[in-house]
Amino acid sequence: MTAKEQERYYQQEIETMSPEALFALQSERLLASVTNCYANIPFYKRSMDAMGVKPGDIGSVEDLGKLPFTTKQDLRNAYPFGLFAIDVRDRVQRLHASSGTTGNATVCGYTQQDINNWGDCFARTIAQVGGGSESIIQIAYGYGLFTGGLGAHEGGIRSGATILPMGSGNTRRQVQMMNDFGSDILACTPSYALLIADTAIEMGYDPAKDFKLSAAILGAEPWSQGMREEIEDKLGVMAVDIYGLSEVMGPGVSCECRAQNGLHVAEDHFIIEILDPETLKPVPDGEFGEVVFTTLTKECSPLLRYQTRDISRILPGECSCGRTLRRMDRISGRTDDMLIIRGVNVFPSQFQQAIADFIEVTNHYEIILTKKDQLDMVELRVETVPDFDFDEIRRIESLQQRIAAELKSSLQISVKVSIVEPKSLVRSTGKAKRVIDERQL
Ligand code: DLL
Repeated sequence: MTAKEQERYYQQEIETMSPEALFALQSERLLASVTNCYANIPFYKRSMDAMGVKPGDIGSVEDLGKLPFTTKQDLRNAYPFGLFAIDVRDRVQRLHASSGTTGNATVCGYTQQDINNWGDCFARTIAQVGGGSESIIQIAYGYGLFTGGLGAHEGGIRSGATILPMGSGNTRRQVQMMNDFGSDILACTPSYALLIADTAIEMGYDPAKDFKLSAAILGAEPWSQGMREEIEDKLGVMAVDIYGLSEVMGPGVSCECRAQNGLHVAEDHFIIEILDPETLKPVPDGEFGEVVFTTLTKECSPLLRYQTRDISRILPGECSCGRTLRRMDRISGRTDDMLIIRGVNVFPSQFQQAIADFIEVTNHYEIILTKKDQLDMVELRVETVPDFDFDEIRRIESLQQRIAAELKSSLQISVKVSIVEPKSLVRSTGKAKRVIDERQL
């Protein structure tokens, strides 16, 4: 049997569609979605009128550039239901909201059809890791307004899997049930997967040997190849990356397959554009830029050219899995979580990459930014591996110096490195908070 034949699909006819058929499908759906926006959302009627464009001007995907952009601020300004195409008391089945650290939350509504499509997107991911109706999926994403828990839940329903709806937290109980119930697939954030793994080890298990778990579907925050290897090793699973955002749908906008080389975008539901963040013009495949999505099938909360602020690129070429849906690279940062340290633009993920090769330390780290005499000061606190010898001061100092030198050469900034004991940094059951920026205080 070839690799392609072994591959499990949830909707094979879509996932392996020819580029021509996909273009036709996207074009037809784009026109319908733009018509919905124009007819039912005054914000879009206004912005399209201001640009002199009518739904009838959208003949195909190639006309995408004629359409207006949408930003998170537009969603905030429309709080709570101003960008809904359907009255909230009509066919809207559910509301989700993404909290911002500043300003109003962004609220999105879902009809039953929207929820079914979402479940289908997530169910593809379950199939991609070899799961299906015979699997038990343990969902340890938070349930609630956050889309992680219920998005994975819908995927579980559509794929016919047995759902273990744990939610996040209660880690020892997670481990217990994972063991007792024989969960096959774990869905949670990568940082929480590591905490679950470490807790299991602490409880005396060897998860890689003792548990039935074979795959982990992890996302909602940036993570590195090093972190993937650690999770795969400790849990004995294949760990795939899943991407999404509440405004666009939730988890499942794109997801890795078994090739673990880029995330296939659900292009039958979303058009992806990679744009230069300055000029907002498309960049060629393979080049990094801001990810922008247009929804094609959403009934309640359709979006035209939504600027995600996430940075990624389209990976050129075909995937060995046989899927034709294009792949985006893992998220390499955000246009707005970019840190400016002494004038240097830095993404937190660059710290992660810089420490990846040091076998003495783990992926648990924090970046603390402060000011001294008007100058930005950076401290990186990073936990060691469990058997690191803290009694040997010289070893600690040398490690600190070597990591600082690596950071200096790769990031061009001076960083104070503090090596801390295992488990001394706060653990997260959701998205890990890596940056503590005290400069404004
Ligand atoms: O995090 C949806 C989600 C839930 C995705 C579970 C995957 C799994 P929000 O809370 O709206 O939605 O946050 C969206 O999180 O713009 C990215 O910056 C980041 N993000 C999401 N997935 C990934 C990922 C959910 N796989 C924001 N890698 C997005 C890196 C991610 N960043």
